[in-house]
Amino acid sequence: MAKTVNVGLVGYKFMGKAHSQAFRTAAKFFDLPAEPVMKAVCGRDEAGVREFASRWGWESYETSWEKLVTRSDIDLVDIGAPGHIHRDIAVAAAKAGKHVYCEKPLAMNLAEAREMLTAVRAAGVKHMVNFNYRKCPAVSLAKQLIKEGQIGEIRHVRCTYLQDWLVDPMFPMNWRLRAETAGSGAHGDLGAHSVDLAHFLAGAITEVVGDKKTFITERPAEGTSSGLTAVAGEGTEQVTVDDHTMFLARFANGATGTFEATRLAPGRKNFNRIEVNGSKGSLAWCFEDLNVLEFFSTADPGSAQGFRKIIATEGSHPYVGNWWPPGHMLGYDHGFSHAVVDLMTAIGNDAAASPCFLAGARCVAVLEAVEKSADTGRWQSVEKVE
Ligand code: SOE
Repeated sequence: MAKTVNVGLVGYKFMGKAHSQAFRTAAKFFDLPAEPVMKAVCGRDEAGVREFASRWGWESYETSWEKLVTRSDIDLVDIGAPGHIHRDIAVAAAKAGKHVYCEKPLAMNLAEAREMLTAVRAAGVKHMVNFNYRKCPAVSLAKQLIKEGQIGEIRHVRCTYLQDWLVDPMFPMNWRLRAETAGSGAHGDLGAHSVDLAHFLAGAITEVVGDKKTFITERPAEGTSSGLTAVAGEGTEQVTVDDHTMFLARFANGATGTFEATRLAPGRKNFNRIEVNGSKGSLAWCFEDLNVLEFFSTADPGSAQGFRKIIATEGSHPYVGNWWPPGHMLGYDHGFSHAVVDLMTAIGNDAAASPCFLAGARCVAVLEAVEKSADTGRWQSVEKVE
């Protein structure tokens, strides 16, 4: 019989739902060495969190994360709350001997990320940061093809992450638009995913030069907000994060990269795209067609060369065999389920989870270097995190 892992989730809005869905589903489709038990969910508003707990099948609820992380019946603390409280919750959870799973970006800055890494290492607990796009089968397949040498030596990485949900200047303030709660804007919210995908597929980024801009500097004040929707309150508030950040990157293996993140690109809904060009071929993936991996190989006969569209839904593709018959498309939520599968497998087998807080901290190191570069206008080295 698989062992069980009692989960305590902090946050019950957008990410709270995505994580709950994953905890509820993973062990139904995958045979896991450790199965999650939805023990407790935590949020500040008692009526809201009570309703969420009963709707999603959490056994109990708390209104204080301090209480949740010290409960003796909790084994894993999952942080699906805004960035400014990641560090405090993760450090307290690790000190209480709990495994820690945390939303991206891992921390507000590199100093906090280092603290979190030190805490989980000192406690000897498992730790994982949620970079859900790594877990899309087509992206995992890209990683496999790169490992096999199918595109040769990597030369270029091209990342764009574009959305449009903030294009209306009347869209009210929310925590993602305040530096004190989010750290940064499009850069940390979206760019973090691009940096992680680049690290995953092409290796470490060592130097960056970037620029950032806020186009809509004032918005209606926040009345209420949930996920990516908000209702305006009285008055206005200053936006304190970037709307658009772009940067150039140099990789440890000699590759070069370009990155762009914005939530002001009309028509682009969740256009998270990465293209990798190597000496023998190219790979390209975009979330807006998430099951498809484009692959070009110079090894193909000349007259038949061209990008092929691999629909990554065969049983032989990563994670897919446990879901539906071939061609029955997977979606956004499956990435979250796969992250839980990997985390539970790591806990059950007493192995390291991936991506762990080291990957999360390395991503934050790049984000921070870009911000420094945007201030100085110069190339900036990325601080090493080991
Ligand atoms: C909002 O921009 C958001 O939900 C991000 O916070 C997520 O990380 C991204 O995956 C989708 O868009």
